[in-house]
Amino acid sequence: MILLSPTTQDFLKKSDVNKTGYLDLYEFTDYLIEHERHLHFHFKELDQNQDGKLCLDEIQGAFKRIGVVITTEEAEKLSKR
Ligand SMILES: [Ca+2]
Repeated sequence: MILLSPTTQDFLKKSDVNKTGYLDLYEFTDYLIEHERHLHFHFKELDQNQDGKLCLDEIQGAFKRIGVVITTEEAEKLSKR
């Protein structure tokens, strides 16, 4: 028996729509599409000037809104990942 992390168990529980205990290709594909939709939504939220890129101010602003102050150098490092 393979021990799964709580995150993996949660992922399987939510994605296994027909409750077979495993994911078929369609369930996995649906998960990926939904995940990409969420990423796209959050990216658009962060990209405040809607130019399709995250500038340093947008990265720093995103952190500031959740109460984390990062330096310009830290924002530069994140933008290069
Ligand atoms: Ca931008």
